[in-house]
This record gives sequence, C-alpha cells and structure tokens, in this order.
Amino acid sequence: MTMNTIDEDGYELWLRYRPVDNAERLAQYRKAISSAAVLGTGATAQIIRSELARALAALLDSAVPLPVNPVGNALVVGTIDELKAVGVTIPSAESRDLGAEGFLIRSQQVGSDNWICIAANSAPAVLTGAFHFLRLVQTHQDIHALDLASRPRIRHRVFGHWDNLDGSIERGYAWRSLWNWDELPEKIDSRYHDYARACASIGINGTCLNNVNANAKSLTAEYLVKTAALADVFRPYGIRVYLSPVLSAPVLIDSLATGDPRDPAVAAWWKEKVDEIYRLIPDFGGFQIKANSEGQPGPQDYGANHDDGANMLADALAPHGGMLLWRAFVYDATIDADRAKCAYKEFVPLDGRFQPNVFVQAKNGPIDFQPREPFHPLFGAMEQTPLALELQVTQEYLGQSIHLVYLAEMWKEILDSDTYAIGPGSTVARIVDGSVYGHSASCIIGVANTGSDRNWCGHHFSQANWYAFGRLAWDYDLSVEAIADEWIRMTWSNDPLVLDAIKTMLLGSWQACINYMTPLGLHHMMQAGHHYGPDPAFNSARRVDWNNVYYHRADTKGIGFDRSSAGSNAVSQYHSPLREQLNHLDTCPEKFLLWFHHVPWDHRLQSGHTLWDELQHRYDAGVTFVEKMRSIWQSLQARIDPQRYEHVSRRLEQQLENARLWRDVCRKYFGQFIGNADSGAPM
Ligand code: GCW
Repeated sequence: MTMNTIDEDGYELWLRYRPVDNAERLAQYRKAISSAAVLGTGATAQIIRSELARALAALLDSAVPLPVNPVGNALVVGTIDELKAVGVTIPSAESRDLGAEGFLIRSQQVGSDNWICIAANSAPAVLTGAFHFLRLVQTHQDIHALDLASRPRIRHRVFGHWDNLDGSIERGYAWRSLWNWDELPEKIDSRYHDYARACASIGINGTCLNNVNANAKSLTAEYLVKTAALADVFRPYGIRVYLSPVLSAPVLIDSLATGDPRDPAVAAWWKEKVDEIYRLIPDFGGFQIKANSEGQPGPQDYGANHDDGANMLADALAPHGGMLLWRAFVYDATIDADRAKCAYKEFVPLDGRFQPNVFVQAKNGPIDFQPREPFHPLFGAMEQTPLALELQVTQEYLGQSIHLVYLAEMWKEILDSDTYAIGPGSTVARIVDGSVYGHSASCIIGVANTGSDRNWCGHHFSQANWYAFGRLAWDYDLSVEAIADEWIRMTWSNDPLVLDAIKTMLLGSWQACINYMTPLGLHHMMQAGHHYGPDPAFNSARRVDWNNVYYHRADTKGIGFDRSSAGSNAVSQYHSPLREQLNHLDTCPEKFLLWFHHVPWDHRLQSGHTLWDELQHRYDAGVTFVEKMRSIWQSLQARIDPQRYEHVSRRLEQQLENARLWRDVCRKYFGQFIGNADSGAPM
C-alpha cells in the first residue's frame, strides 16, 4: 500500500497531478509521450502548453519536452487547421460533428512515430480536450490506440455565484467571495486563473459573477471595468462572464423616473447599458435575473408581466448575441395557496411570448433545492420556450459545508426524470438540451459552492459536487459512479482500496442525507434563516409558506401535503401518465409520498412497515450510514495525507451529531401526533 504523508490543503482540487504509481502504466505513458507539441500561438495555446508542461512533468515524474513541432512519439495538440499543417487530416464530417466545443483524441501513426492527436475546431475546445487527456493519465487509463470524440450535450454550462459586492456570499459556506472587487481591475489575483483552469477542466463555459439578489452597482461604469478585467482572464479558457442585473437599475443608477420595462426611456437606458458592456466585454454572455421574487423588483411592480421585462432586456442583448436567463423562482401567494404550483401558473400562459434569446430558468424542483424534490413541472410544459435548468451546487439545505453529500445522484435523478411531455422518453435532460421541442439553445446553471477558503468549497468532499456539476452539464449520460471514480482517483488516490472506500461513502451519502433529514417526500423542515438543522415545529414566519408546518401538515390522522386531485391538485401540472401515478396513494413512488399525499400514520408501505415505523426506520438508516462513513474514513487514515484526513474526520463528527439531531428532533416532534411522544430518543 502507498503511504501518503505529504500534507495537502485541497487547493489543487482534482488537478493534483501526482506521479503515476502504476509501473506498467507509467512505462506506457513515458513511451507514448516523449514530447508534447502544442501547435497554436495564441493565449489559449499558451495555457495548454503550461498546463501540459506542469502536468506531464509531475505525472510522468520527468520533464517532457514541448517542442514547436512534434518529435518522436508525441502528443500533438491543436485546432483541426493547425493539425492539418503538420500533416494530420481530420475528415470534414468529423470536424462538423465536433461543433464549436467538441474535441477528439486519436492515436495515429505518422512515419515511424506514433502520435496522440488532440484536436478541435477552436482553441478553447482544444484545451477541454487536453484536460480530458490529462484525466485519462491521472486516472491511469490505457492510452494505447485512442479514438474518442466528445461534445457537450448542453450549450451553455454556467457556474452562478451568489456573491455580493462586499465580498460576502449568500448561501456560501467556503468563506468569502473569490472576486476581490476592491482590488480589481488593477490587481489580478492568480487564483482567478486557477478558478478558470478548474472550470475549464470540467467543461464549464460561463460564470455569472454576482448574486441574483443583485446590487445595481455592478452595472456602473466603475464595476463594469472590474468585470471586464475578470472576463479578460477567463476568455482564453473559453469561459464567458454573465451578470445579474436588478430591474430597477435605471432608477437606482441614473435616477430615471421608473423602471417600467415598457417605458421607451427605460428600454433605451438598458440598450445603452448593454452596448457599454459589450464595448468592454465583446463576448459577454448575458444576464441572469431574479424578478418579482423575494423582494426583488420586477415588471409586475409596474403592472407589466415577466415577458415584458424579459423581452425588453433580451432586445438589448440580442444584437450582441447575448442571452437572458429569466428566473422562474416566483411564489406569489395570491396565485395559488400551494407554493409548488405558483411558477407554473405564472409562466405557462406566457409560453410563445418570449424573444428567442430568452431562457426561462427553473430550479430542479418546484419548491427550493430541498434534499429531494420531484422535478419542476415547468419542464415539459413550455413548448415554445427554452428552459434553463438551475441546480444548487452549494449545499444550502443539505448540510452546507459540514455534511458530506454527493449531489450527482440528485441531479441525475432529475435529469433522467420522464416528463412525458411528448410521450415516454421526454426526460428533463432532453427538455433542457432542446431535443424534445427542437430548440437549438440550451443552458444549465449551477449555484456555485466556491469561496476563498483554501480548499475552495469548505469541505474537501464538496469539491466533488463542483466537479460533478461540470461533468454532468457536459454529458448527462455519464453515470454517477463513473464521475465519482474519476474524481476520487484525481483528488485522493488510484489505490483500489481508497477508491472503493470513498466510492461507498459518496454513493450512499445523498440517500443518507434524505433519510435523516426529510425521508419519504417530506420537505422544508430546516431551521429558519440559516437553514441548517431541523425545526419541524416552526410556525411563526411572516409568510405561511415559510413555515415548516405548512409543508408537513402533521396531525393526529397523518402527515404530508395533499397535492393530489383531492387536495391542491399540483399533480395536474404533470403530464399523463405521471399525473395519475402521482395522484394515487398506491402508485405514487414512496420517495415522493408525503410530497403529494397526506398519509395516515398506520398506512402500510412496501416494506410492510406502517408509515410511522418506516419514518423511524429511515431516520435511523440515515444516521447509521453517517456512522458507517465515519468508520470507513477511519480505515483510510494511513492512506490519506494528514491535513485532509483530519479535516474530513472533524466534518464527519459534526455531520453525525447533526444527523442525530435531525432524527431525534423529528421523531419526538412527529411522535406527539400519534400519542407516542416518548417513542423518540430523548432530545
Ligand atoms: O434558496 C433560496 C435561498 C435564497 C436565494 C433564493 C433564490 C438568492 O434561501 O438565499 O436567494 O432561494 O434562489 O433566489
């Protein structure tokens, strides 16, 4: 076994580039890569060159020459045109198939030498291919006779930061914002480059820099210059920047009398503002906006509607190729008494009224990034509007940066969910990638979990969620196991024992979290404000739908939110046959039982348990899995560097304590409704 005693702080993420400790593979790699020629000359080619120099020297444990032209058995890296100049022709049909962002990696005999060619239609795509090749080496794959091609399934893959201009981060658990606005544009922190490297390595091609609860200042000339400086850093990595504007910006910045999107003076202000942005940032991605939601201003404040606001902004962006992400996270209680139904009721009637460069952006589920939600019914309900999928990488409701929870499984469940929009197979993934309704535009956005903490994400294992977001956004067909496998090998070790152990932890972690927090479709049970820890009794919020009792509705008869046709009828927002399946207690998947039904305590579940017994069983199973993670982790002590080992150990202790708290508080609270308050463990 390999003893790992070198201290690590997690800064390097999955780009650790440790020497290949598999003799057979190392010999193969050394033989195959006697030199690496990066053919281009631009800024991106320079980045590729330095990444390869650094990575190969470390992985192969000896410097690899990087000549201008290939020498011997070489890695040959460039655009398709550049490769042609050194005698490698990629057939035009293949090149067409790659699109702007795809890449291919191919072994090829050239004279007496063997080359491994990494090729693409653009320099940033070559960079993606180079990172993919490095991943093969980092994970000890066979690189003999390579012939692979890959292109993204979703066009815009954006990491969205809820970072405030004062450096704080809304729902951020890894210390302060990465963007140092006070020092920009003069000082370019080297960390901006490392952020871009990390994003580029997993195919993320956009970053939205500021919080959707936005500060108008980000659109002032002073701040746009700062944003432009960041855009200049990110550009060669193939990453475009986006901003979150506030709809009242014309009033706040330039004292216009109104922010009404229908007012010509307002539209002119935005057009001018957007022109100013594009003068500074010619490849600016566009805007992501939160409007008429949780106190953010919106068109409805002026008697206009979402489409009026969205189209006005979209018209300003369109001449420059910019896009508009209009968030559908709205829950105006006058629309419907069931919060889960509101967004659908507001947005579906607007289908067909948005400009082509508008995305309606919906969260994965209809409430708010809960440990588990059914997919948002807007997916599959707006035929004429491209829908962007918003996922939350930061673990607001899933234990923040204390709990080890691998979110890939949650996202995969959502992406694979069948909406039945145009019949079976109309998965959320295929709605989002545009294929169900024939949209060419597609977008996925993840709320970032990064901050200036040395290990980027607060918890070493939260890095896995950043990684998985990028990989799934690139190819939602990748399995969660495969993504976990890659990440573990690169971040921890290729040692099979470490690999298996950490995989067991990752792959059981989401289900465990659901079990100890909100099993069987329960949701919204966290403490108010900070959202960490349980509070099922909470009932004193300003809005009724911010109360936890509103969601679980526990009483002496049973528990759960009746969203069947006999209740709020939220099921009607889903297509048949899913609608009917969810509507009936007997066919509703148990994982969503209490989301859609108010169920008697003595109702029998598939396990044979009554609902009450099953709930208790789930709480216990969740806690037991955290105990198991702790003992698995302890078994790895000699194989993990001490600093990261200790850090994760401490986190697991805290997670265990909090998981027990969830179990005990919920059991005691719900126990009182069945006259069984004592059945819970003492609090
Ligand atoms: O998840 C909730 C959060 C808010 C957030 C909001 C949103 C940015 O509690 O902090 O605000 O959703 O998505 O707009």
